[in-house]
Amino acid sequence: MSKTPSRYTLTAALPYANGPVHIGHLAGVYVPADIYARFLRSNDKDVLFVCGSDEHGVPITIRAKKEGVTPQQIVDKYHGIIKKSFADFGISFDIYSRTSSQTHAETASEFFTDLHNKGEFVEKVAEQYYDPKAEQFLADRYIVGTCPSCGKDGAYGDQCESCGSTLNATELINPTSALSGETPIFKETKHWYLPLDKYEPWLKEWIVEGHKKDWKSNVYGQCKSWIDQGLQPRAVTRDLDWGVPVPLKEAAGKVLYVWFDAPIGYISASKDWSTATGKDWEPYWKSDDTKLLHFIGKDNIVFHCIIFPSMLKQHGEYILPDNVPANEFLNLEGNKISTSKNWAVWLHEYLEEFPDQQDVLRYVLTANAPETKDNDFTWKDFQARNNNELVAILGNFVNRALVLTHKYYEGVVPELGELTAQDKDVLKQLSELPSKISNSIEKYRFREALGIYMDVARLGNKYLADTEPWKLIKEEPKRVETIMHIALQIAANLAVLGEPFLPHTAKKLFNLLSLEPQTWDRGGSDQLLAAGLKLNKAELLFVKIEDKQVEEQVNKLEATKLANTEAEPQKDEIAFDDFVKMDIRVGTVISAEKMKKSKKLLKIQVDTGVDTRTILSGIAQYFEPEDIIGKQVSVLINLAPRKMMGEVSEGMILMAEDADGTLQMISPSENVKSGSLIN
Ligand code: B3M
Ligand code: ZN
Repeated sequence: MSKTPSRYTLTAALPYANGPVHIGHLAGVYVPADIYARFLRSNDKDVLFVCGSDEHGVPITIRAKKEGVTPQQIVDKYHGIIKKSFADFGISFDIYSRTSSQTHAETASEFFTDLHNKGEFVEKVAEQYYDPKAEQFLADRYIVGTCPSCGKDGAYGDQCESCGSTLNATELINPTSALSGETPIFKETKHWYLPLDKYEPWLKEWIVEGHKKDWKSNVYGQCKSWIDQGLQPRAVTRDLDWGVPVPLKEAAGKVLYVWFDAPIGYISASKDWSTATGKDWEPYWKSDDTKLLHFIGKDNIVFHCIIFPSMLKQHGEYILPDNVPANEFLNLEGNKISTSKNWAVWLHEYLEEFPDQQDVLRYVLTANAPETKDNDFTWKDFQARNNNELVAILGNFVNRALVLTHKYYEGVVPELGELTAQDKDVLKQLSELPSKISNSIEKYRFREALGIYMDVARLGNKYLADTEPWKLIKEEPKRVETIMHIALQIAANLAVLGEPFLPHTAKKLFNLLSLEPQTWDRGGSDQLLAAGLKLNKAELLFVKIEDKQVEEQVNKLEATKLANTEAEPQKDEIAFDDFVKMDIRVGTVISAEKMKKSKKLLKIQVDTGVDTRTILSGIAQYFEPEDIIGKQVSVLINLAPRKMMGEVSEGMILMAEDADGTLQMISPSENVKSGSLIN
């Protein structure tokens, strides 16, 4: 698309309704898509922003099996939770639909029928993995085995989550059925394939030649490598009982492959929007002057850049995406976010801990967005960005401007007087920032755009710090009026320009400034607030996040980690007699010192009740000698004496060893007499 579009269709990946949404979803897809949608609307563009729950596919049936309920119950539950989270975070979809809807079943069936009637599909009977015990063909996700690329266990039939390779189920080493644990057998079944190989020349021209410059390099690179490797026909039907039934008599019991139906969900959602609003959906999908953009995460690139466009192209009535600004992944405290391992910050839980602080998370996730590489979310960084940036820069400036206005002028915007060179320079800088922000947003560089937005607040802070109105108010009241007038115009700009990024904050700020929401083209203006306008009472936009709050979050993750680490397998069985041979007592540490020339050993005197003796213990990395004196410990006292580094150790202090190797003493919950038996 070269000329200016008349309208925009923005799609955000349909999240699987098999769990709630977490920060990775927001950072990778929904916040950037929302910033873009809000930015366009603020620029008076005609925008349709659609999304919905992806309610088909194996992720849903697996979850249902795990929770012991039906797939329908699963999608009903999570659709509600997900929809609410998006609304809470201000993700401004025009419609949030779902693929289990009637509209969608019809739209997806029609799409399939259209391609089928055109003779586009290749029909093939092939052998596929079948679980004889469960009497069911096995979808890729139901087959697990060893990854042929990295050798790790637990790879799925379509993908290895350890190394990220895309796989074919037949490549897995030692495949087993996730349904029954049986080794699957091969059985014949017929399926319909989309002949991607046939579209290769067109895809080369459209992507490799056509979008080299305007697509992000991570997106372009992935597409090119797929095409360079040679495309294969791809099955678009599955032997499953959950999904949109294949609309052919001979395909009874088969459903459309979830990746065939899900992207069509964008069209179904648009139709639902049309029904709800009475507006026509077709121009948004069929007019050449519409710009179609797909916001997704990197694992969805091939489906949105190669497969779905091929479907749209063959269908013939639809436009193709103009761009697919996919992001990389966000990790959490150094580890990959995982729904199944509960390694995530769930949005609904975040809001319980940080109520009304949606924009803080929007801010942090944008400032640290995984736009060009995977990034890491840490609670420390979250706290630092809130306290040092939102509170100290943005909130502080707005608050100073408002508080001083109330103090000097009872909250009324003062007149602008004569401008100094400094004023002119500040206003010039202010006028230049919006187009810089726009430029970055238009290139999908949202973190850069946010950084420039914060420069507006920095400009305001610097202006107040340089002009020091509080020092001039007595001697030069006229001058201060001008300074405060300018500072307030900067504050108003923060509301106008902040709306796409921090919609809740912008709304609050507009209200504080007694200002109606303004469109983006008003950004940079020094006439947003008229002299004489009465402002509302100052209120803090952001509050400091305390150490305790983030420590709680980190502890919560630590607990998850512990729950996830597998315990050591049980040792061989022993007889009762073997057990009673061990004489374990509560002892009290009398003294302790570091052993010379040893990093690991402490030399400890222990009162065992029986005697006082020397025990050498390899705990020096975890305990300072002075910290353990007086502590009660568990001691195996009849262990044969052992010589270590020239000293004799007469017994052993028992320790609990954590998964990461850290040691804890095992002490009675209340002090007892030294020598008490442990049995
Ligand atoms: N539900 C995969 C995902 O959540 C899939 C996206 C569909 S977009 C049409 O990553
Ligand atoms: Zn692997």
